[in-house]
Amino acid sequence: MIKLKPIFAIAVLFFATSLVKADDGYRLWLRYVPVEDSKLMNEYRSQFTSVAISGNSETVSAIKNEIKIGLSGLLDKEVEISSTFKNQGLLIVTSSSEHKSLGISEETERLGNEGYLIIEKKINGKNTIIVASKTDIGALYGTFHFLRLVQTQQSFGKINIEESPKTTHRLLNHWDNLDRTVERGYAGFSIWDWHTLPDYIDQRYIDYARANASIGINGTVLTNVNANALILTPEYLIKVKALADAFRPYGLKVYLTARFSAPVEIGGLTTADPLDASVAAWWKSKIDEIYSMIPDFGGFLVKANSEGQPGPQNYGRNHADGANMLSTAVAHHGGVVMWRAFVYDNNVPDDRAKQAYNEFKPLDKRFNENIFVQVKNGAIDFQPREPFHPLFGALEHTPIMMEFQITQEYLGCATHLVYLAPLFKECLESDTYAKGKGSTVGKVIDGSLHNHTISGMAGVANIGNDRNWTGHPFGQANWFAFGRLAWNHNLSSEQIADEWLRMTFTNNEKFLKVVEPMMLNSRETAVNYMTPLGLHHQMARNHHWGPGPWVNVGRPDWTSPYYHRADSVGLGFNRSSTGSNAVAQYFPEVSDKFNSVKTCPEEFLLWFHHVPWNYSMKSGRSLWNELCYNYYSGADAVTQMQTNWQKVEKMIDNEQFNQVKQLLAIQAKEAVWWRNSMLLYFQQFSKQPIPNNYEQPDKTLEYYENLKFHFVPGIKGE
Ligand code: GCW
Repeated sequence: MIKLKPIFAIAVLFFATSLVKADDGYRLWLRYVPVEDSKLMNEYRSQFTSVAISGNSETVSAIKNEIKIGLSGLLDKEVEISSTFKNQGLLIVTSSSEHKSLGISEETERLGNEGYLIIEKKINGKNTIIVASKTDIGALYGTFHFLRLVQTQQSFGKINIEESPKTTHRLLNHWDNLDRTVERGYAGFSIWDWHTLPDYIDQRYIDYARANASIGINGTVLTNVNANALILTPEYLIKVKALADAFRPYGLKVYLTARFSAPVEIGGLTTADPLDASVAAWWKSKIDEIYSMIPDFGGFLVKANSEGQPGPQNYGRNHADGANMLSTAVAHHGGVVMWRAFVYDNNVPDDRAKQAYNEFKPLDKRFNENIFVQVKNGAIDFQPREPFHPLFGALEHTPIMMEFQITQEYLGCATHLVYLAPLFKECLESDTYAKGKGSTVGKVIDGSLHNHTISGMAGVANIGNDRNWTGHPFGQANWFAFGRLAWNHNLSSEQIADEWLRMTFTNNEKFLKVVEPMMLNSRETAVNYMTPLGLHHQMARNHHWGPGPWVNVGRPDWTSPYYHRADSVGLGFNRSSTGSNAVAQYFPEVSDKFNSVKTCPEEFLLWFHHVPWNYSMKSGRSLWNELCYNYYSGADAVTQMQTNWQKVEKMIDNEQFNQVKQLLAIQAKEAVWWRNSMLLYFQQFSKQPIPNNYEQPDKTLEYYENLKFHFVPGIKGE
């Protein structure tokens, strides 16, 4: 044994500890650090150090890799993996002959292509855990579920899990431009490095696919809906193919956005009219070219005739004409078209909230079978709170793809901690009454309400090339939550937060007790300090960061007063039957509820009604005082988050602790900015004081109105 002089030994020790890397968040929820509970660690070690995995596809290699890094990390011990079954504690099996010999054929037969079982069975006297599926992808999903159980320290006892996804299409939508800027992206540049593709496959691409597969996401739209036709040229398609090849073992299909005018821009045609034979022929040949390179290409996402994007209406055609032309060309390859319902008319409508329904409801029977209409959760635009979009339930014949926004365009960018599962759930659990009570949005989008064979959920990604992927460490939770809910929208926000925190930080109960409620309340907190009581679209112009109730330039339906309608009488947009009558787009049970000031839920009050400043709210406070109450409690809740976070200082990695601590300080500052700006602005109309039990704003409205910001992320220029 080498003997070291004491002083030298201390130096070596110091050097060694300083080499222990701080957690930079890159590993996301797939950290695979040693199990904290020592009793469980012993149990897991005796059960899982030897694993059998059959098959030899690329997906099976991915499974082996995950088991190798996952289990050996969690067990802090080398794990032996073999392809043949000889009394191992964990089996991962996909072939029907193995199912038969294990006596589980009946159970596995029931599974769909992406489903799996995790069961316990006595084999040769040994309690064995079996992950079984019909397909390799099912086994990969089952493997990630198994690892999650170990990561979250579950006991395997008489385990009996059967899982299948509730939707067929679970997609991320990247609003990534080819120059690597990301529209509404706050976590750096695009992770797609088009310059080095196709030759350089960044490890990040593989880790991206792993992360997505671990939560069941099975598709990714690589490019911005504000599309660039260049992506459809051979120069770029070869790069897209390289990504598709890298993702394939993980069951992640690649999709692209189709710029409607591509036949003119890159095809040399003089028109992009969807009913013109040469246009249809161009798309058919382009699509055949794509499939010859990427046989499992998923299809197209299209933003047409909205915010300046070209579309069929440029040629006097409608959305169905455009979507059908594209869908015909992808149909025989098994692809789909996702046609967005986020549309703007060239003329300013009486109520922007009514537009999508007005355009799409009449087309309900006109779309081909492989078309989704992709609908944002609410009728305006990813606000902190919106009532569910009236198209849910209203389209019966057309499958609807839900579009949620994971990136926080209207929720403080990547500096605010806002856990979005409660927002997603609120929408999914809303009852449309399309077929009577219980016709929830969840049942619309999983296809069960109207018996659709394709169903889906899309989430606008919050991912960039920041080391930790999402900027705010808690932004990762929103990516995670989206995937988990796309797989099963019945999961609760609590369960998802619990899983994510345990996997990302620690299983320490003391930590969970403090941080879980913080996450769960964070969305309501943001609503309170930004746009309580149904207020919406009050963000600053263009970049949407920070308050801008005074914004009154540009098209009226892009201004704040269009939405808040503040005047000497009161506040709010009258969408009831005495106003724009947007309520009529809902089924009667919902419409009646929203239509009356008395029955309209207060969280949507100013969305549907213009309410007098002295109107008496349920709390007994006047509308004005309630508004003050909400803004102040929102900002106070952020201060409380800071106090709570401080309590967990010693429980997690120091780098991550400090990162969140600093971001919470920014959030607290910005919550006060929101509160003061909004109240000072509305005070001009209410002419009432902010009750004097509240700390009074220390700046004037003019000060807030004159704040100027340059190069806010997420948009080009300025
Ligand atoms: O909310 C708006 C955003 C745009 C976005 C658009 C859309 C991609 O501000 O940046 O464009 O929605 O969803 O198409």
